Amino acid sequence: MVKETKRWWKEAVVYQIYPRSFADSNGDGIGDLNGITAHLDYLQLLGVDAIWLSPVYQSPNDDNGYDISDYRDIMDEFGTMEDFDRMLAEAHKRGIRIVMDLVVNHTSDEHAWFVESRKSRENPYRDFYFWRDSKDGREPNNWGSCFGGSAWEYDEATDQYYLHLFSKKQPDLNWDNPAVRDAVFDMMNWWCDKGIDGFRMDVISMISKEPELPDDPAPKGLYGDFNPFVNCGPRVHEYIQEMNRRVLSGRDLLTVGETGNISIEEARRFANADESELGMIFQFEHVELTPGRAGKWTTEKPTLAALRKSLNKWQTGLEGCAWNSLYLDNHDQPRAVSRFGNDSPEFRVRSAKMLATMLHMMKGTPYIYQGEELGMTNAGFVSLEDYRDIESLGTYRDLVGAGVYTPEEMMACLQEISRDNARTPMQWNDSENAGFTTGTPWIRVNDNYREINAAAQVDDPDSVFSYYRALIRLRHEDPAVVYGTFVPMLEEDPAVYAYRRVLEGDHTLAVYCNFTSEEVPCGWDCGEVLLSNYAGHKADLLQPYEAIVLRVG
Ligand code: TEU
Ligand code: CA
Repeated sequence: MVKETKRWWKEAVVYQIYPRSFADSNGDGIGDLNGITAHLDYLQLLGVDAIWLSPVYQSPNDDNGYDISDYRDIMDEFGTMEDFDRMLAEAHKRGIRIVMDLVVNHTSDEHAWFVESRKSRENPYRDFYFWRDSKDGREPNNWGSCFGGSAWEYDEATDQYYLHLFSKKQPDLNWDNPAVRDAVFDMMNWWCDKGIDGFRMDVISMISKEPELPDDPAPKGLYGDFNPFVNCGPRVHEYIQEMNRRVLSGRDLLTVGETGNISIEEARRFANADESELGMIFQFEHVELTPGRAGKWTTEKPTLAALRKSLNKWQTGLEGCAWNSLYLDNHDQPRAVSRFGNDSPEFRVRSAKMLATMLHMMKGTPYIYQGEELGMTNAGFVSLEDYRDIESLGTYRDLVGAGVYTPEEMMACLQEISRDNARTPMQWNDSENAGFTTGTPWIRVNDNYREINAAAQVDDPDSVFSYYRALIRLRHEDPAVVYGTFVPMLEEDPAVYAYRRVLEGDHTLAVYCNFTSEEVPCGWDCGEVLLSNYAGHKADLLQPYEAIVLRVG
């Protein structure tokens, strides 16, 4: 067995903050940096070691900050650089590190680089982006944007199209241009020199495109799929290794790449143990288990069998050669307890704790998305006017417009899958707007905030919050949770997800999770109960959504 190199980020639990929805300190209905600073004690109480901060840079907010117009300035709505410096210092005082969101596959169309680039075909910044002539009077190829429509936007001033894999206000940077790499690495070093502790790297597996930008030869939908020509492209590892040499190496940073649609083999390269690229990656397989006639847009629930097959594959596939991230929730995903658990009043708390146990006892760095520690649920929006997300609204327009779904079917898909499910305001207490703002929130607060909020949980030993605290404490205290080998158990069981964690020559933990609302047979009683979401247990069976962590040797 390969001896794991000990690193702080392998032993850490990371909390993701989506600043727009976390805490509003000045009554404008939008979360901000001073709101984060005001709640650092809450995060210290939870016990997390680091915060992944979704983008806080200057942005016109076409994609809520994932469209950056100035990498070295703070978004007006979030505050000032002084506010950022204060938040960073206050977090460090509490032993909490700050990981920034690095969005360098694309910029905003309002970034100075793009403003210059679009001025003329001879502008020195022209090749910072992908500009192409029309082909047969149409877009240069048949690629579709992630947010609906073509991936190309015509620019009349220079009679060419520019590439945008996301919104038309998010033009893709041309990483083949060494001047782009110089500018990005210079910016990264500037942030590192300010004292930040790492980067989450947005769609980093997409930064190297097939130079020919070829058509998808067999488009299935309204547009062609760009992934085969963009994901893990020809020079992606060359560029990440250059980033490692010029920025990351020699600094003790947490680095996690967002790398959707990749294989175990690719992940081993991005997150390899020799640390020549990144520390770890976010793979998407377990959050994309129900591809339907319109990609991820479905009301179909993932099964335990599919979830276990995927997570076990990633646990055993990276064992000893690369480091995993562990997540069920983030700002792009529906709420875990609604998607994978049971958000009914009877089972929401039990199943939220069960899901947390299943995830946090695995091998890798766990990520808690804001509100997950409270058991917050999907938004349940019934009106299209309640949605704010550019992806949800663009997809509704495209799929209903093309007759793929009726409006009712698409609304049901949005309720199940929309990113806005995770972007409703953090629920702090049972006062108006859940204590998120004294103004009008930029997006509706979930109607269940009076029952589900932090104030009702922080002092309740039986709350989801207190359970997350206990899980984090167990990870901090028991080295088997961090460094123990993952060994699957009961791989065909229809109801129970079980596995062991073996710290060679030391001790072994066993984890049993009932994914159903029924009592099920399970011979779990084989050791000392370290943690459970039930106070009492029954031999040879698991109660509804029961989770048990045992020391078995
Ligand atoms: O997400 C990229 C990405 O793959 C998701 O947009 C995904 O396509 C979908 O939303 C969830 O399956 C990153 C950021 O996390 C996302 O918030 C941004 O919108 C996107 O990149 C563009 O920066
Ligand atoms: Ca505010």
